[in-house]
Amino acid sequence: MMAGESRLHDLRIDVDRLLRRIDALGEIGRIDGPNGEWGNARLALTDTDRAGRDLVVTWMRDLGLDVAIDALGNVVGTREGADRTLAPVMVGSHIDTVGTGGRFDGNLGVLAGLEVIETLARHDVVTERGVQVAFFTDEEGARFAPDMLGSLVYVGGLALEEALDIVAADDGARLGDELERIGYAGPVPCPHPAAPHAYVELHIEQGPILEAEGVTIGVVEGVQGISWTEVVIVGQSAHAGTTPMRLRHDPVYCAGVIAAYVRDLTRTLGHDQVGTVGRVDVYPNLVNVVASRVVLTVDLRNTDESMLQEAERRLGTFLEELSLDEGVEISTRSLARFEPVAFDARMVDRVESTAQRLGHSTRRMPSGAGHDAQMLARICPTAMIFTPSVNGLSHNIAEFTEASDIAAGANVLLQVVVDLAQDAPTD
Ligand code: HGY
Ligand code: MN
Ligand code: MN
Repeated sequence: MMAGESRLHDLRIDVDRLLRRIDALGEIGRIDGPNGEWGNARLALTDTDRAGRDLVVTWMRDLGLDVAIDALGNVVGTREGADRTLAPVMVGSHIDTVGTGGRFDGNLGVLAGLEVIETLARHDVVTERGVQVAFFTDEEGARFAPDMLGSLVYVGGLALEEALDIVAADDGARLGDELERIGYAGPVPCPHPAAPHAYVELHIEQGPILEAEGVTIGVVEGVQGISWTEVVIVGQSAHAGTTPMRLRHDPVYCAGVIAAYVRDLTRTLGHDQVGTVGRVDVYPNLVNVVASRVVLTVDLRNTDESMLQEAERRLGTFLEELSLDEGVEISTRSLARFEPVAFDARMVDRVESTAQRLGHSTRRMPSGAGHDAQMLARICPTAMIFTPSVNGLSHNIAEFTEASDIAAGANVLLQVVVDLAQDAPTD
């Protein structure tokens, strides 16, 4: 049934139903903390990721959606609209997590998308344009770099064959083999020939700003630039007791100096520069052996592209000097490099005006984290909605967002989607 605008504007999601789904999905790969906090671990293309995928696909099919799985395992559920000639509105995010993941990062955007569709169905509302809910493969990039990999290939930003040959950081598995193994190498071509009419992603902020300012809805204007580098340091393994300090070529010492340098670089550059040494693999990692090899990663981010390039340049110079000083070989490989992205101004305005129409406080802001939305922005008008993170925590099992904020975010998503789905043909 078509519905008048006022009836559509009165629609609201069922937050308890949404919370039940968030917790049910969170149970897959569940990790419990010492103080009642709990999260989940579903690294991309592992058995827990498969179990999470299977559950969400079941929910999509229970809602009668047409479920399409593409060649990279991206999954899109579609509820048809009244006019099938019109491009649909897409919502979505990711359901893979990091190793210490919370149950809201990514999952909220996908499950709120399902909730939006269920709300329309339960009120017999048929929108002019179809509505799609998607989850993209390997958004985190923690196992297979780069991050946002599934959506990057979905929009044609990386060749499918190249993505399928990426090797896992943890166990060396090939991405394409893992996709086959978990049964998600789908028949639908990737990249996709047709772009959605628009894409909207609901996501937790994963930082402290909204909570600190007492604001309910973050109106996201864009995503900061991301630079991931793998650094391999080859020294000389030696006896910890007999080897004089002047004769050592110690890659672990170098790793420590690099981590300290990255921290100092953020202070020197300022301008919101952030830097992280997140992974350090030591070989042979033994108490009485000066190590022979270290592999570490450096994650640099900045909202300003020229500042990010300056940070990369300074790090490169530093590594060259360090290798000469310590007599080690240092080689680098880029794992991810994405420039800052600005979202479509009219879409950003739409999120802001919708949130304010619903009576919520709002604040415009950039995203410190990467998101699939930054890739969809390459092919269609895109925007994001943020909800507050308690204590600004994420990529931590204590990640939490209050039910009232989840309801607010999901209702803004619902109302933005309803408006977009009534948009007249643009072509
Ligand atoms: O790294 C990121 O910002 C995201 O969590 N993939
Ligand atoms: Mn995320
Ligand atoms: Mn994340």
